[in-house]
Amino acid sequence: MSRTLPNIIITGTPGVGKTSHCELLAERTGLKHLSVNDVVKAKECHEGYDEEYQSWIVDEDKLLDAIEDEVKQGGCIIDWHACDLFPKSWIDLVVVLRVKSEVLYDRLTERKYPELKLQENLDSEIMEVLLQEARDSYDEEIVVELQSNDAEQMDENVDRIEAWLKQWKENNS
Ligand code: DAT
Repeated sequence: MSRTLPNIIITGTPGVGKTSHCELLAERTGLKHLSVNDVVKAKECHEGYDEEYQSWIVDEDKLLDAIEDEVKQGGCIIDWHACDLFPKSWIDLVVVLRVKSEVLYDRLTERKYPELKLQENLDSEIMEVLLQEARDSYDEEIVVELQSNDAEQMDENVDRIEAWLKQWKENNS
């Protein structure tokens, strides 16, 4: 089965700018912003709430079942801080957003993250955990690393993804 529109994952450590990028990209392209966080909450794809981390414990099988029909139709921008759970066949582009530690520290402090969660996310960004996960899970030619330290970079990133989309449409028409 071939899609008439591609599916894009925007991933990265919490606070890196996934939601901001997805919203801007959805606005400019008409693709659908699929916030996994919202799906997990709305469709209860979780096994409860972890108080210490202040986050849902995601049931990945349930989540995949919940989004499968929609994603298979194409045209989704998937917004999630993990990417290894989605079947390779669903995905056309994986964007890994990156940010400098000091910028991430400020963003997560602003969000009032508990100390443990703050530290783990800073470590995860420094250790390039999401970038590695993306490279391990998808073909290298579909994985792109982009910087998200300021608004100008976000704008450039969205321009680049829009240009990629245009090319994808030409190649797949
Ligand atoms: P995520 O969805 O990855 O958790 P977000 O989009 O909610 O991140 O962004 C977290 C905060 O940082 C939010 O206040 C917007 C800001 N932000 C993110 N990326 C940015 C960028 N490239 N330039 C300026 N602000 C940014």
